[in-house]
Amino acid sequence: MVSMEKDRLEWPKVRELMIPAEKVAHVQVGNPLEHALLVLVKSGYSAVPVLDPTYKFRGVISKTRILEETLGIEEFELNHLSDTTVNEVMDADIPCLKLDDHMIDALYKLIDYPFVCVTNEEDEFDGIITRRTILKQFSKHYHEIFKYV
Ligand code: 4BW
Repeated sequence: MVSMEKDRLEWPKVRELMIPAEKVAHVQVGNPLEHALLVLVKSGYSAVPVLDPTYKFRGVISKTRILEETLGIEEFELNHLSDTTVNEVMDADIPCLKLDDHMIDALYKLIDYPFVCVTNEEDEFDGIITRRTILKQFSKHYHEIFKYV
């Protein structure tokens, strides 16, 4: 919720806006690519977070990365789906957010990514913030601000 006190805007924190971990589709680092592809196709998402067995965030796996991996020089090499694991293919160099970061921190990171993962001090996965959530918030705030002008 935005509040206007004179010229000061208070932005909501990441903890108020994130989709909590229990509602986020994810895969494990050691899963074969065929399992990750199944999760991606069944969930309908183009990319999901990758966690380790202790629930720490490790990266993001996407349909595009899996397709790139299976595309050989002349044909698809579908054996890669069973003999390659998610950690060999995932993008590991991904920025994260903390629960007490502000919405504006999320906005900057979501310029380059459709979603950003939220982790605690031990890198454990708390949830995600999506572009959709941030755009909805800005739309709401825009209309609230212009009520006063
Ligand atoms: O299943 C869906 N339900 C709804 N309500 N919207 C969906 C669904 N699948 C896609 N969408 C829409 C959203 O607006 O298409 C956008 C792009 O989806 P994506 O990227 O390419 O699969 C969605 O935009 P978004 O909500 O801002 O989400 C951005 C990205 O965050 C998604 C997906 O990679 C990830 N994501 C979102 N919710 C997730 C999730 N990953 C795992 N679990 C979730 N619950």
